[in-house]
Amino acid sequence: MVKKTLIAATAISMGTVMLTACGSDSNAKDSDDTITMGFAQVGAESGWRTANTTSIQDSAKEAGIELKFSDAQQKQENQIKAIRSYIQQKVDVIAFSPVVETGWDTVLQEAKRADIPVILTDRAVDSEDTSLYETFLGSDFVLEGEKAGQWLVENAADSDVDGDGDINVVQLEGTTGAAPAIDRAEGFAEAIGADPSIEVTASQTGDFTRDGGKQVMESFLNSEDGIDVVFAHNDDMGLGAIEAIEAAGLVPGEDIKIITVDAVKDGMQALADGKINYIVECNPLLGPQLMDLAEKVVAGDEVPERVVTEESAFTQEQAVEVLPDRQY
Ligand code: GYE
Repeated sequence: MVKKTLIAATAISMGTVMLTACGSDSNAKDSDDTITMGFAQVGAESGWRTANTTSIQDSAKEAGIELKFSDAQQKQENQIKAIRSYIQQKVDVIAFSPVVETGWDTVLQEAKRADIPVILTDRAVDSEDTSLYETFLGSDFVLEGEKAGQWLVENAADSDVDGDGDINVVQLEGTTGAAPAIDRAEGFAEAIGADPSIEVTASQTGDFTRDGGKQVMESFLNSEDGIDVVFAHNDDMGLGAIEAIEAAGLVPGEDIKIITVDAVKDGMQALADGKINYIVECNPLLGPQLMDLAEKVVAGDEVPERVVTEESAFTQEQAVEVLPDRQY
């Protein structure tokens, strides 16, 4: 019967992949109909990720799905190890959020040979063989980048902080090779193409972390003249940039405008406080839809190839309004 074994799991131990599971059946579905899911998470790099992990663990519990969870600490080799271990344990379904886009074909072929369906969630893979996974649930990252760029085009006059006629943007990129980093940069570049006075003058990865954002911003402040705008691929890097800007004696949100993506609580608070100027939302609460897809895939039901999450974007005034009810 479903709901016999409830599980959650934990993550993280220094430098290793930890797999946790309870229940003694290696293939629980055969013996008691409980679905077992192996989930290979990216890491714990950001507020978004923490909210995403909680959503997946809570939703698995609620759906009576036994969850084996691993944290790859942003390393592809750890995710591959975790997926191989799930194949060995004969889970009913594997779900994962690929840290980077490329290099998955071999391990996904192994899952296919073992007849274990794979669901991609949050981030996509770049593979020509779409038969290697059942569906991809997550945001449209190109659209997120476009929304960020469109806001800048619409607010160009206010964003030329030093009034020299050029809007110099520095970009804090997400993890190199990750779908959201590639796609947000692409969408942003496309949107700002509408205004020739806007230019990305420097762009470097901050690995989606607060520390990374802070360090890269410190170096930009030393090397770049006349920075008007920061476009950070997530809130955490934007929050790190705020620390660097304040340490340099400048006022974030005024002397340098800041645009980020995610809309997690800390980001929204900074937006409401006037330190960030605009946030494009990226919804981390993918757990319920993921469990629903997993149940369908395991039952052999058809699922759509792509499930896109609905998202919006927030100005400073809107952040003040929605903050009290923000879930993450
Ligand atoms: O924007 C960032 C996280 O893949 C959408 O990963 C996710 C991104 C998110 O580290 O904060």
